Amino acid sequence: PPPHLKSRCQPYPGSQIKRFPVPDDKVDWSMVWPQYLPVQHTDPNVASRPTWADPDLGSKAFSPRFNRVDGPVDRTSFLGDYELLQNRPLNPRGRTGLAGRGLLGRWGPNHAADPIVTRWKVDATGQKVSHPASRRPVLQFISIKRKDCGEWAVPGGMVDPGETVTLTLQREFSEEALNSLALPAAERAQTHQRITQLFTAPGLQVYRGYVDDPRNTDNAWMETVAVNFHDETGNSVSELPLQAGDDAGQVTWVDLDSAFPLYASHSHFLETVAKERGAHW
Ligand code: RP5
Ligand code: MG
Ligand code: MG
Repeated sequence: PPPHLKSRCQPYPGSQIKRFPVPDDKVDWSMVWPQYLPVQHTDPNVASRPTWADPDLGSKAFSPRFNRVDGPVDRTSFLGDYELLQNRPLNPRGRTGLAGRGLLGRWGPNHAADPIVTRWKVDATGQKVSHPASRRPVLQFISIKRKDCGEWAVPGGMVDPGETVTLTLQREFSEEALNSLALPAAERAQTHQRITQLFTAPGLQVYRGYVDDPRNTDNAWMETVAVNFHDETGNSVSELPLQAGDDAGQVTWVDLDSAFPLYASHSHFLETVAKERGAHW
């Protein structure tokens, strides 16, 4: 894979902090680089010990089992065993210019799930719309605009301790694209029913692995499972009452197209969806 790019972005998100600049040829840990002096940074919010974050390494009563399923927390990586340097997990994709956890809660892998809900784009008469350049039918997916950075993204989120990925996919979609957390109980139950139907279909796993996320550090990084739930007729997904919630500021259907910029490595997931379904990209 190409060296991670967004994981070296300047400044570090949510701060004015400049990462130690890492050129492409120095990303790999195997390149000896004695001058490398990454900036140490753990966001104050993470350091304040919210329930979703690990304690600091070296804290009493915190002895994480790296490369293992550690109680309810999965500390294994999809990339295989990661190394530890002075007790700290090392980002398997290389240097990022920043040490510590930054905005991420877990030391090592931070597991997420990304639900990609799609339908075909149709015109007023219900005919599939083909792209003039590729002549392929256009797919659309439900996209959210992230509040943290303003970028469009898949409505994904972190796997809670002990939670199955299947449940995370459904829960994050409901929270971010349907604002389930703010719905009155009756509506929430109705939405839940609709959504369960959509998410009980097996779905097509389009990615599983490292995410080139701007929050990544030398010692903490994002990994995800991205799954496509496609509605061939579009009838049931088109009726979903889209409403942005939680860490989403907006929600809307977006055409799959390589030119549309997306958060982290989300474009890569959508490219696979488009290719697998013979759609325009
Ligand atoms: C990305 O961050 C993942 O692909 C997923 O979409 C997202 C999870 O983080 P939050 O949305 O919870 O911030 O790396
Ligand atoms: Mg979320
Ligand atoms: Mg999210």
